[in-house]
Amino acid sequence: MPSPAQSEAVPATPVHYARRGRVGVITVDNPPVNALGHGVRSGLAAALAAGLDDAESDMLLLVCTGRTFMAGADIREFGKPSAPPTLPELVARFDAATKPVIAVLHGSALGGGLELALACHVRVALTGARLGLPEVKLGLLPGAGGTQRLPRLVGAAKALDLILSGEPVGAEEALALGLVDAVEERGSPLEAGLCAAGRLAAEKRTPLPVSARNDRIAETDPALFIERRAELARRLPHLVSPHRIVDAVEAAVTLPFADGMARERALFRDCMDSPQRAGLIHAFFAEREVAKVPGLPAGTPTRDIREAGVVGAGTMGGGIAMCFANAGIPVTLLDLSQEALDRGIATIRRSYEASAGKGRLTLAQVGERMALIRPTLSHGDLAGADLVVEAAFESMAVKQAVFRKLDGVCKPGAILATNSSTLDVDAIAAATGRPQDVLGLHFFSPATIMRLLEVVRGAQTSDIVLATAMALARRIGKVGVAVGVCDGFVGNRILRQRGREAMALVEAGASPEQVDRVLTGFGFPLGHFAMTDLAGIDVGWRIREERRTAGDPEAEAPDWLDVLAERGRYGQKTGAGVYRYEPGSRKPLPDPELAALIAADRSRRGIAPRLVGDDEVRDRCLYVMVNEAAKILEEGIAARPVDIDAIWLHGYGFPSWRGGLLFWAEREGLGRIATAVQRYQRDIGGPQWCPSALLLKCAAAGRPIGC
Ligand code: 3H9
Repeated sequence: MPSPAQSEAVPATPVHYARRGRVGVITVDNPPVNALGHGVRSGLAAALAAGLDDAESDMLLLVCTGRTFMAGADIREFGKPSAPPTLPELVARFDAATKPVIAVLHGSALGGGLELALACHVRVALTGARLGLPEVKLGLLPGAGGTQRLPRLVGAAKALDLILSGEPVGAEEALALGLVDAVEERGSPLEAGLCAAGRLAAEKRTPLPVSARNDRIAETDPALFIERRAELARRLPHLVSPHRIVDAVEAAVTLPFADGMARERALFRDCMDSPQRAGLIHAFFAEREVAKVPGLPAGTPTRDIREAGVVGAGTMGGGIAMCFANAGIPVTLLDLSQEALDRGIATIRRSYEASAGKGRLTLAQVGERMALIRPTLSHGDLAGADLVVEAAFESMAVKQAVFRKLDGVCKPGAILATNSSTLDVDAIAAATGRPQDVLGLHFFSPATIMRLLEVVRGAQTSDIVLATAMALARRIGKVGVAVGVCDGFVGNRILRQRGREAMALVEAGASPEQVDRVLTGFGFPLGHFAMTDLAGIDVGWRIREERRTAGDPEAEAPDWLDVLAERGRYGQKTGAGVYRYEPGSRKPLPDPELAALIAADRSRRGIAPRLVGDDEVRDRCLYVMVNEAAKILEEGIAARPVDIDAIWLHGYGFPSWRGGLLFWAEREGLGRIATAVQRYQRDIGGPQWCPSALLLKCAAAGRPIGC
């Protein structure tokens, strides 16, 4: 076998060409994810040319080193001029190769990486590989032939499913679909590729390039595209790229390959130019950026979390226990009465069984996860836990009592976390003799679904404990964002001000339905009042009551929302809240009883309702959030704008295509927002409109917020 030294030299790039027997091997080595940046593209072009010119090789192998195949185009290059060869040009060269090319996929073969593999003659996947075209999640469509080649392999309907969802499929499913030709269970990508090369040599045939295969698309029913467009208009009216994806896949079945490629190119440019692309890519990097906590040195040691505990088997506690079990971490779930514990366990079981009913879990997995959750009435059973999350009643006295008890029973070094959504973590930590091991882990409801985890760092929380919590967040599939201590932390503090403003708008004459319609029109999945109904009106009511009792000068005066709570109208769970709900339905319906209640509240306050425009609703609801976010930055409760963006994206349904609250605010114009905030302070007043000094300063200087 020739040594690499015998092979042709190619320029020093992250791509290498070497020969193994009569197989030319092109290796991409560009950590961490072998993204197809300019260096990789030009290296691949040179290596392909070298391989095609190499008289000693009969076929070529495309493999990657490290943990993954190419995970796509280099997203960091988007928005800049693309240096040649562009990805479509490179893909076209592979498609036109005069020798068979075999791609070996391991790890994540995504986006442009998979598109390059689709232009190869043969695809082999290693067990465990994940294959997908996730461009839709970045506001794009596969722009290097993915919309034209994938239908030719798997049919137009399945191609639409894959490209519109952006979700990857595993190697076995890829084989069943015809997306890959073989799955190798053992060996490195190179070994698997050499086996495949041996098989191809023995067959003595050159497979047809995918671009020339039309059998899977020949019989496509045109109704497919009509149906998908109707469904998208209903489900994703705001988004640009899914609609362009349908156009592109339709072009694959109605136009010759070259014309389809030209159509894909034009549609890709549309998406690239859309502000949604910039917003979604900001959201992608925000999710990764928040993991790097300023001031927390990279490489800070972490503690092992082998066993967890949860105090409180209610909705939140049960959900948190499920998060641990889902990640394979054994968890002890404690409550004070057998009845509460039984109810909590039954709810967890029902939830897992419902997932099994929808095919998301097997019954064996349900059994495994239930076996990881150990119910108990005894605090002593928490002695072995490396981390305990308290999810008890939202009251300082209750929380301090729980922490005192935990401090007594938990082993030294165990981390004690509170799931409080508003209370002072430092005051809770003070109830223990280990404040350095105490922090907040604020999960969002439903805990198994919402990805946000506010990691609340107390005054004495140690670096190791913070680093452990951030690592744990990732392990259980959450987006952990480090925040400081204040009432409501970051997310709920901003929500509270939006809530004040939503109430003020209704007081002035808007209806809750109008406020919600404007917010869903902006892109939130739920309006403010529908979300209040979902979360439970009683939750906010208790918090407001506690603030009033404590004599908080900023406590909200009692209002019609409190009256609803007093009448037992807690929202969806009681069938009535701000809206009413038909039995078994989550659809909010306007309620005449509420309109009467609001009218009575206005007249009691001597307010004559006026017509409130949709623009005013939008500006007041959103600008008040930006103003509060700026105060949060000013106070150092959040370290960076990107932290606030991630919190509202992953915990409150801020539309991801708008990038996040502060990313959006920059585009709306800080100057415009600052001027409006000052006007509202004058005309409306209230603590929510006291302008943030940082906002005014950045607006005046024309600088991005936080810089
Ligand atoms: C595309 O291909 C367009 C084409 O159709 C057409 C063009 C004409 N580029 O997520 P991780 C970084 S669009 C640049 O923590 P994991 C990431 O920021 C692209 N950088 O690892 C992070 O950096 P840092 C379609 C990228 O193991 C580091 O890599 N492809 C890219 O949890 C590790 O990432 C996608 O959308 C990239 N493409 O997950 C795939 N990808 O360490 C996007 C990652 O500085 N990527 N980085 O924070 C992913 O889904 C995940 O990163 C992956 C690994 C599953 C691959």
